Amino acid sequence: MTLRFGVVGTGAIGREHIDRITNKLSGGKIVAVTDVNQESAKQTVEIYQLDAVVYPDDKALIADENVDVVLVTSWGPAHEATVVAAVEAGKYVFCEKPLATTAEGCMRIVEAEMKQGKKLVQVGFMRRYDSGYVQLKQVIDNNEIGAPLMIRAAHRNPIVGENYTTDMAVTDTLIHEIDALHWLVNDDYKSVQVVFPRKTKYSHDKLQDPQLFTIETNSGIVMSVEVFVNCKYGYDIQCEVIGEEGIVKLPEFSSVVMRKDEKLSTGILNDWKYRFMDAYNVEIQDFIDSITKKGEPEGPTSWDGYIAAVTSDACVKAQQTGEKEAITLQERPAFYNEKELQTV
Ligand code: NAD
Ligand code: NAI
Ligand code: ISE
Repeated sequence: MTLRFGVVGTGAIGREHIDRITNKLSGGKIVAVTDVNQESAKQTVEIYQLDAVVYPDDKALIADENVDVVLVTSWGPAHEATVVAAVEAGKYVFCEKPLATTAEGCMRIVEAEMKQGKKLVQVGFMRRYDSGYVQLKQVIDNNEIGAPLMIRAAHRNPIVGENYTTDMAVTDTLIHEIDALHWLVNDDYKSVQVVFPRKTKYSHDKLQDPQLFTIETNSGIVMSVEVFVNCKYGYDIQCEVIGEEGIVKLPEFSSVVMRKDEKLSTGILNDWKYRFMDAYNVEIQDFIDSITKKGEPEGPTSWDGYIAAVTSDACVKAQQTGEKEAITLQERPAFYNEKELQTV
């Protein structure tokens, strides 16, 4: 069986996912695309030589009976409307983060999905499929470092554009740690506080950069997470978990070690595309395989999207108030309790 994908949003990551589904993975095929920039949608069909219909908008694409799965890779603010419409039409959805830009928006998706009576949606939190994070989780779950006490993490991008603002350090960037860190330690968040250190000269008026988030969980684990999106030197993701019996750290991205000119050096990547390439491949292959073999996706759910949105709202509030802000989730519906997320 081949799953037929319709893609909404043919920008950077939309094209990356189209390329992997068409040329690298098995069991999926792109049959339809759309983008508010219709030229971009048409170009994408040409570049990847797709046998796909170009639709004027997401509604027309969702209505195509040849589309089994809607792949949502448009801008974050457009996600909710597309996901709700696709779920109401009974289609499977793979939605890039954020699921929706507000907790209320995520809840509307959760309600639409529960009404359909089966899981249809997976959110693009690919770190759960990254082999480094999977190894960290195994160590923690096997109790090899005892109870986790603290986490030190950093999310660094080399540079961002003028349209990237202070709140996006949370909604666009920290959102990956928000999803991955509570999943790593099997805990829920309780509060967050933000500190703005001295601002880098490489930032602009509307962006405070870097930022330091202190997030506490219900069991008292304290996580210190740096977001620094004009760090200049590369794309760098760090995570160290300090436990009662030992410490475990995310491996560095593998790169050759060079001895030259009296220096010992290894490369650092400069783009998320390369750092998480394997994770994206595993993530989408798992999405295809779960639906094909078990009838529903088994990755991060709409409820995970909701948890991330509630936490993200509290982080943005903490940016504005400078105070410790509470993170309060609604009770998890039994619908989302059935199975543990399967990873690699
Ligand atoms: P992008 O700006 O390159 O592409 C977005 C595309 O969506 C554009 O072509 C735009 O014209 C189109 N679009 C916007 N609104 C639309 C709508 N209503 N209908 C149809 N098309 C629409 O952005 P990007 O970097 O590809 O990011 C897209 C999404 O992917 C974002 O949600 C982003 O957070 C996410 N993303 C995730 C990762 C990750 O690591 N998981 C990495 C990059 C981007
Ligand atoms: P992008 O700006 O390159 O592409 C977005 C595309 O969506 C554009 O072509 C735009 O025209 C189109 N678009 C926007 N609204 C639309 C709508 N309503 N209908 C149809 N098309 C629409 O952005 P990028 O970097 O590809 O990001 C897209 C999404 O992917 C974002 O949600 C982003 O957060 C997420 N993302 C996730 C990453 C990850 O690591 N998981 C990495 C990069 C992006
Ligand atoms: C981008 O949208 C991503 O999701 C990347 O993983 C992240 O590193 C980057 O900061 C975001 O802009």
